[in-house]
Amino acid sequence: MSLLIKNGRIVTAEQNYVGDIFIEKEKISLIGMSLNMEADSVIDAKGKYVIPGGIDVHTHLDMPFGGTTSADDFLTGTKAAAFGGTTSIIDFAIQAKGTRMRDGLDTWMKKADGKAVIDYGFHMIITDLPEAHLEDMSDMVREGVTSFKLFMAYPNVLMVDDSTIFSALKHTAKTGALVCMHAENGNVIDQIVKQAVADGKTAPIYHALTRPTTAEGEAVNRAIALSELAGVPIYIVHLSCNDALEKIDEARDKGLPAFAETCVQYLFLSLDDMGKPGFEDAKLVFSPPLREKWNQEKLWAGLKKNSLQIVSTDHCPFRFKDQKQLGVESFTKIPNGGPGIENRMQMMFDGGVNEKRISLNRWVEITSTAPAKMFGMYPRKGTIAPGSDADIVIWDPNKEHIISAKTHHMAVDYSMFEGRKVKGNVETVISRGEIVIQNEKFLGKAGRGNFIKRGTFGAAWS
Ligand code: DUC
Ligand code: ZN
Ligand code: ZN
Repeated sequence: MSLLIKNGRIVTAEQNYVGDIFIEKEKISLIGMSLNMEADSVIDAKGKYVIPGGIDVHTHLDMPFGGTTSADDFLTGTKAAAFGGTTSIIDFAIQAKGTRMRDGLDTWMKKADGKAVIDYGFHMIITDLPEAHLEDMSDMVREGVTSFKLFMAYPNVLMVDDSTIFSALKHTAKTGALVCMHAENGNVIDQIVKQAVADGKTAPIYHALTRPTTAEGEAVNRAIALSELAGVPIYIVHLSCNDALEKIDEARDKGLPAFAETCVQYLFLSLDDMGKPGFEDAKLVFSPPLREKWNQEKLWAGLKKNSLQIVSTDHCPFRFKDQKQLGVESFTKIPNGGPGIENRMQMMFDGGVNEKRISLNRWVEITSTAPAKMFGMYPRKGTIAPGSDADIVIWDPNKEHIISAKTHHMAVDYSMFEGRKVKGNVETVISRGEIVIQNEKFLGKAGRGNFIKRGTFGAAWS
């Protein structure tokens, strides 16, 4: 099958020009002016942006967590991603305590197999790392799982101690893998939570109020120090506040390879969106939590000057009606997470490009190119170039859309951005040369997505 996209404005992280793209056998084979190749299908993209498909490097599909399982599986989650202009994700496989990483990878491979409609990779969450199993990390890298997430939060569930973190970091020096850190001081937060519960403060808002920004800043600082001691890079996931951002800036000013992502929710929502009556606030319970609103402009500034390199979603959806309700008696039982995989590109375009907070090129960079580079997929993905996978989104900058749970495709009964009007939306989505979304219809097939065997971190860029 061949496909010719004509007259579109091709936008990459560096360029912006009108041209034609010829696609054959899942790849971009030629880019030029007025191409007149014979093609099985032709799309006229005049007046539209033609961008590399979005890459969301932080999703939790079909994940057992907080006494339940995240509501989107690899079919509904990747379909929703495609509707939003995302053509690759990196999800998190979990190595359960006392088991081997390969067991975790096999489990997550089975979850995705036959379901994913776009390409997917995995990070491996490490929950314990006995000396005898250290080589599991090399095994994962050989499989194309070239990044590992460790938790400094969630004691007795996912949290690991500094010694484990240091061992994992040192091991990445051998393989070129990247450690991704959930940086919040879990032990301190645990004490604050216990005190709040003892004082009868059990409403959802106390989830946010018991996880102070200082606890995130401290953990980011410690993660950077441990990576400096190990002599390797570090990537902080879902950075939410200025206290944490300052630690990244400090490290980068010293020349350390410290990287970080923030998530859509921290850029657009704040504590001001909480404090609703009843149990409503449970919809916005995730970790790290929402912060005071003034942090948002700091995060936007961080994105602009590349202190933050990537925007992901931490998509971890739980239905309000029967999953978030697990915490109706106490915020400590609310499954942590929110839905966002479908809205990332729209929110970042409307709130970023239209609001003149970031340029068009930077929008592509933080949602696609930098994720591909950071996580060993570039230039196969994350750009529009001859030889790259034909993961392409035709984006209509003038198309208006109202975000709502009534129309979204995520398997969850609420939206974090309910009622928000955005300008700029997907017109056509192409995944490895195949049109998967057109005219708001899904044209792909369950199971067509491929596992992405990733290379290692490209330390040459920063
Ligand atoms: N934070 C969440 O809110 N959910 C899933 C895991 C995480 O780190
Ligand atoms: Zn996390
Ligand atoms: Zn997460």
